[in-house]
Amino acid sequence: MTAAVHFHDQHVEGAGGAFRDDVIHGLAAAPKALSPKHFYDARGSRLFEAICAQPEYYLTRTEEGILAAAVDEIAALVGPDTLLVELGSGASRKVRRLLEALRPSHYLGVDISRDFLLQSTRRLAADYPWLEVHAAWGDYSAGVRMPPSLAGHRAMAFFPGSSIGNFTPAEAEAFLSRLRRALPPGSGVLIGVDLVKARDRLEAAYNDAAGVTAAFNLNLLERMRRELGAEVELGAFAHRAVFNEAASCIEMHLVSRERQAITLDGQRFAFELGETLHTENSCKYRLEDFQALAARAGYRSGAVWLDDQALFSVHYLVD
Ligand code: AVJ
Repeated sequence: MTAAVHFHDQHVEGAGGAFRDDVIHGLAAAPKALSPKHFYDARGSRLFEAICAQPEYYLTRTEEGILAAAVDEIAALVGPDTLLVELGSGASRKVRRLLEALRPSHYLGVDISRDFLLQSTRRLAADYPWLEVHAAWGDYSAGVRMPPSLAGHRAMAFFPGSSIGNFTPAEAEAFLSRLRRALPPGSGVLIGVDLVKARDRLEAAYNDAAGVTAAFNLNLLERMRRELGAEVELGAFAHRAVFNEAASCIEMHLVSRERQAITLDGQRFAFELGETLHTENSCKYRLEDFQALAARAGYRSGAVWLDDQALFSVHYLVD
């Protein structure tokens, strides 16, 4: 069946969002770095789903537990007939229970992975005939843009998974403050935030024994080869994930195991032995530090829920 999804193309080609431009800039930079948004091609999105099922990766299942327990409370706080905006909707698995409890009138999924977005929003439209389903293909990190046909709807933004952790705290504050201005007054945000905890526990989550996170990280090099025709020796790089305590972030890197180079478009990008390409920050917060950050962005804390081990937090922020 063809379920009707209203599609909004917000993808910007050649405006810094393009993979090729970002790779060339990132490899030329010192230190070398690349935005984690480039993890999510079709294969990367599948690998991320597999990460979520790893025993060491507590984030997803802990957040799901928190949401399941809090969903009626959330529905009471938010009220019916809103526009639910999901940022980085991916497989749109977490949002289902929320949709059923909240009964919003409209849903907007925003994701950078076009095929994933279309597939999952079509499924939502088929499963929830009472819901008007919209899909915006684009990079929300560049700022959330409301499709004109949805402007004015009181909204609740759903930003799960601690994806906010990909921003530095300063960027996260700027992002939330822009989000607040992009949504109509009185809109809220339901956001998952991973909490600071023992180094062992944090590092294990990003170094799963099955090697799925390593494959996810190394997939960036495969994308460079497949999509950009880069010459790159996959076996010559290793996955590394360490907790930078001063920055309160898990840092992921691709570490060069030898002196070598990546060649792209006739340019040679040299790596020393041990030199890294920094591929991700995943910042971890203390509860009160995140609430203070949200307050600086103009949000007050409407409610916060934790699991019983205080591994993860879900915040309802109100304008
Ligand atoms: C989707 C950004 C929340 O930082 O934990 C998982 C991505 N990277 N394992 C995270 C990720 C490595 C994830 N976020």
